Amino acid sequence: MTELILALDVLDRKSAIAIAEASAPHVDAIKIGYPLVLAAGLGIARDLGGLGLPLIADFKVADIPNTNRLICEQVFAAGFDAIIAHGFTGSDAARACVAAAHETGGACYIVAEMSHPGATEFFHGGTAERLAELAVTSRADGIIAPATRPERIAVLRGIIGSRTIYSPGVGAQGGDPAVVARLVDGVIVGRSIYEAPDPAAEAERYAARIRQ
Ligand code: NUP
Repeated sequence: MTELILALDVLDRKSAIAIAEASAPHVDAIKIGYPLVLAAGLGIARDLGGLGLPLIADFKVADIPNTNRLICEQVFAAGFDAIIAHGFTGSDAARACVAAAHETGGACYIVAEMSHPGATEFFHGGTAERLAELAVTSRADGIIAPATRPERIAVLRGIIGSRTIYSPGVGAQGGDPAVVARLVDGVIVGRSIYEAPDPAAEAERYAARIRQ
């Protein structure tokens, strides 16, 4: 069954907790990135830990291997269950993230291709395919692939096989959740849920659309 992952990019700790608590019955994981952590602190992971949902740190880690390791160790010590890392820094750097994740029983996902229009400038022309291959050889748990380009997800699936694909870009970015859900393991949804008048009801609607 395809998972629904809530991208919690709100800037206020109280609203973040309220939206996460209300939506929790309908989502399978919560993704937290720089906006919320910079606004509310890394402790937000502990604040949301009681929900019993996996917490994914979307920090798109992209540094030298040693710094990647230091970043990932902080992330997992803070209570996160998974990390998203870039792969373009090379396999040694990616492997440092994978190792730090696996040492704590966590997971690491590599960005293969991003969802926004400008992503085609660098990710197309073979780069996304190479990043997907790097995810496999680095023993990452899966990749991030664009819900805005389902045909690209299909290509990347051919490279990574049964590894996990999490896909952002539905709703606010234009991707169709029902189409994408058939191709991936988890659909990441942010604004369409957290900006809705009733985020919990919207999360429930998304869950129904991707699980049908
Ligand atoms: O390629 C990517 N596209 C993308 O939107 C990789 C990502 N990690 N994201 C993230 O997914 C983005 O930073 C945001 O947190 C979420 C999508 O949010 P929304 O467009 O549904 O609001």
